[in-house]
Amino acid sequence: MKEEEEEIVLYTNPISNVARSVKTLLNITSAGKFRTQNIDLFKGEQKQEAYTSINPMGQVPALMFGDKMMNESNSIMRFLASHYSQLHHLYPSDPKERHRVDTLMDLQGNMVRPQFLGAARKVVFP
Ligand SMILES: N[C@@H](CCC(=O)N[C@@H](CS)C(=O)NCC(=O)O)C(=O)O
Repeated sequence: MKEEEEEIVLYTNPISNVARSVKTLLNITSAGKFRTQNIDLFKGEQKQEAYTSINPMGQVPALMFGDKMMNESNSIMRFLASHYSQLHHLYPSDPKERHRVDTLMDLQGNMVRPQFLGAARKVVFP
């Protein structure tokens, strides 16, 4: 199947910053060629079988790219940046440059986001 013919579905929720990051890259590369499916996190849809059969992690985002299901926002974004030539500059092939991007992504996922979420949860669910 040709790249342009792959069906692309982003499972998402507007409240999710990591899902919005993936959507931003899709908007650059595939505007109008992907669809989104909202998963209602407040109703717990992410833990229901209809969704965990798609993404066993029970979280958003998930990306169905043709017949391939992908989860973990940073992995999805690395895939998109590797797949689409117009995004190659975001994920350089030079190992040293790539290491810098990976470091920033790891810091975001492992340090910045957990601390932010801890504070945000106290505001959203006091
Ligand atoms: N490491 C994951 C984190 C995904 C994540 O935490 N998603 C949140 C929304 S921002 C979620 O689905 N939470 C619902 C839950 O865990 O039940 C990623 O980067 O994709």
